[in-house]
Amino acid sequence: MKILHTSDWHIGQILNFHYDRQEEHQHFLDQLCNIIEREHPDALIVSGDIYDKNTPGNSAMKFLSDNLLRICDLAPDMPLILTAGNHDSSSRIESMAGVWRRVNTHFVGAAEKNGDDYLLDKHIIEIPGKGWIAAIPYIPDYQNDLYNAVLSEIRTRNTQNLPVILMGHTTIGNAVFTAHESVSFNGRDIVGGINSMDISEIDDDYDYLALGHIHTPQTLPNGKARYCGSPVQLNFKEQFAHSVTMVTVDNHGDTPKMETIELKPLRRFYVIPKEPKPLEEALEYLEAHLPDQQGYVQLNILSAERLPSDTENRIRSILEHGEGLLYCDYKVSRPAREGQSAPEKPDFNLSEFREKDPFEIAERYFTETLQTDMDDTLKELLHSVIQEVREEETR
Ligand SMILES: [Mn+2]
Repeated sequence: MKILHTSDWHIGQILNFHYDRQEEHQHFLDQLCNIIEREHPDALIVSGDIYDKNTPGNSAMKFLSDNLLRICDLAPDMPLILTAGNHDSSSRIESMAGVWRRVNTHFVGAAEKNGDDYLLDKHIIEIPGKGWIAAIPYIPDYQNDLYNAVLSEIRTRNTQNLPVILMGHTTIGNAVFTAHESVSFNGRDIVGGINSMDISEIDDDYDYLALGHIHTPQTLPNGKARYCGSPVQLNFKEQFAHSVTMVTVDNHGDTPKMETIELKPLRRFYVIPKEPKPLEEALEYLEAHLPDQQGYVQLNILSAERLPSDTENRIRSILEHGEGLLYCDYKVSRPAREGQSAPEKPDFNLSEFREKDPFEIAERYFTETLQTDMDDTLKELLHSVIQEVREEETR
């Protein structure tokens, strides 16, 4: 069985509240159609985050429908399986399931229970004579019960011993989170609001776990679970090649063969200069090093001060000398103060934190992030706001 594994399409993304990514998504989907025509996979799967928002606009919804129909026309016998991610509205994705089923397209938005038991049928897609796909969407809370219930049901139905592909949209602990903010709490990593689960919490009898949520493509140490990564670069942190993954499993129990198929971006993301420089130097550097391929530009500035209000306009006018260069934003790093090292780990635990004075927390946050002390005006202002809130609460 040959599966084209994709995830995290984020259709409808508006970058920086301004740039609609639709053309770039079209560029990706054109390439996806070419891959399908060339490779004839037995199924196309999208492991969550179909849309960027849980309230996608009408044009994003039309865009998705048009492109899925095009894929259906291209490969009418190939099932499409799309699950909801944490960015999607689970009920919206569920609402699409009925009609799309008519064209071999399975939308699975949520898990449902009858009493204590999950309804398993909606998650199990059989590709006759080829294999099984377990379509698990993102669900809040720990998901291992659902994964294992579905796997166990497939075990009883899989009398021909065909390959089993499991889909998931979650954080697996110890994965590489480079394109994400992650925090660790009570020994579990939390990424994008999803608590991590350990891969060992899922029964081992799947042949390939097709993961979404983490945008950095990577195969996990067990050799049969993979984040294929986002197909379109979504922000400046995702500085890696974007791709989809073609997976082949011949028999149940075989090691999956994975092939990464790289995608060409329509626009690139440029952080200029690579290391932050003082404003005037950064502007000069940009002028001298304008990229020759179209893309989004972020100026990387080193400054202890607030930047002058014409900074954005100055960057924009330099970008006009290039071709297809779009101003995105600038990032300000503050020079490290002498004798100051990186912020230390908190010297208090959660319950001590709850007892702390809000002013103390705010002051500490300010000093650590801006690497400078709060001035007296700001201190007074903060004290008076805290005072006001307290009076409001006791009223
Ligand atoms: Mn995502």
